[in-house]
Amino acid sequence: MTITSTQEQLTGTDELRFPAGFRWGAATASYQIEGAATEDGRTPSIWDVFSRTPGKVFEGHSGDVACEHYHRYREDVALMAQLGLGVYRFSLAWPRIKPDGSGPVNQRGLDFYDRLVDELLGHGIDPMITLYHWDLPQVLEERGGWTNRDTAHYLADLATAAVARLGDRVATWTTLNEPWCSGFLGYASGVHAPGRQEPKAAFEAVHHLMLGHGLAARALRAGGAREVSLTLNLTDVRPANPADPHDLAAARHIDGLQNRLFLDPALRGHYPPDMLALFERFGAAGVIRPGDEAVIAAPIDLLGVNYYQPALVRARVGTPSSAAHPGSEGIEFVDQAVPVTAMDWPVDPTGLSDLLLRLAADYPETPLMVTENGAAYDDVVEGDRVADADRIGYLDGHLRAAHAAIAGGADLRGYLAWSLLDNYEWGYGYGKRFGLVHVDYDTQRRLPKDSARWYAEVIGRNGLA
Ligand code: IFM
Repeated sequence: MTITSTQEQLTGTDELRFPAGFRWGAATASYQIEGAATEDGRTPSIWDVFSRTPGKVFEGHSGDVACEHYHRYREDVALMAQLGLGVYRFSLAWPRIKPDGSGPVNQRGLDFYDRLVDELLGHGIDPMITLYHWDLPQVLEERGGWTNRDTAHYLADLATAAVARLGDRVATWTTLNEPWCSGFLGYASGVHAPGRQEPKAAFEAVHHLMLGHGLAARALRAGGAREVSLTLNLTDVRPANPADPHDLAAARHIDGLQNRLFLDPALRGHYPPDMLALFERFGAAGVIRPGDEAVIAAPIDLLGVNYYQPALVRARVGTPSSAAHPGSEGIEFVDQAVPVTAMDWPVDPTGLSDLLLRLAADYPETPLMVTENGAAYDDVVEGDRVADADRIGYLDGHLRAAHAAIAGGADLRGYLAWSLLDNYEWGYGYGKRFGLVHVDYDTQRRLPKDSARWYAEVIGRNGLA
């Protein structure tokens, strides 16, 4: 492997090779691509209900049809094979498998994933299953959703059922995708389902999600899962002025809410004291029962890192709390002087290298995988081509950052692009396109973008030209 300076790596001036055995792939999630919302016994999820609630999502878009992946999965797996993917990360729709949330297993729901797994394996692609990527059965929300401790146990029951049916062929399992989003976007800012705006409920939800992670990790292990993981959306949080102690404290606080609140219980066995103080402040401390933290710290084999952008913050007296970061009064999120994607998210690959190196330093025992990274741009279809040079630039820069982190000592085992296909981008509906493959939602035609061809070359040479 050629090791060059970080500067060279991030500016794309040198050929880079990743370590032998590096795992390349792409990711999706059930509600975002499957469609078939009422087929084979599936019941509504919180996203079916939220997307139908006036004013909650872009133009009332829903996942009813999405990319019709439920029926087109063979075509989609063939596309994955063309790209040379070694890993395909997807999630299970809980309301397909347990239509009443907690009761009997609907074998027809599991049949779909059984077929998908066989199709993947038939093409030499390793399936990587996430149990929960946000589509909680609505019946469970009606019993309190993630504010109800029982939901954590029901997630473990889902794990048991899924690993019993698929564990003979699926080695790698992930309990949760981005509990920060489920907890804080779902229950504090309310921009995600179920759309509640109650900080106390958000902290309760966060704890029960993490408890669910620990219980599900145990259940997966008991069912024979070979590799168990947790995926977090982590952010490199930077102080606007690193010499200002107030800005440093502001960055530390947001880092706590965004990163340490999840990393520390999962990997160190305890919530950080500054975050426990927030549970107290919002009246949610009672949800943490003796023994819970030990459950949450169930050993994992891999930490999934979803990275999109860094955050820049400063202390500013009088700034109201960000709705998604309860307790962040006096902290301002500052615009960054870098290009942005169609989501208005700043593009700064150094955030990824810094984050991976920090994880390697703070949690050195845990191997890492980038389980999501990618960008939405306003793609234009011209004939049979989508010339998405901006997305290629984004991916290239972030892969160089990932390589720099490996060269700096991070135990990074793989990289999964978000996303295989354009899909339902939650509150933004179909208005934002993250795919390597363009989807025409009128005809369901799949059209690999230039970035797909570029990524296939990267995978083929295990590195960057
Ligand atoms: O589309 C989402 C995905 O579901 C979770 N991580 C971030 C992606 C882009 O917003």
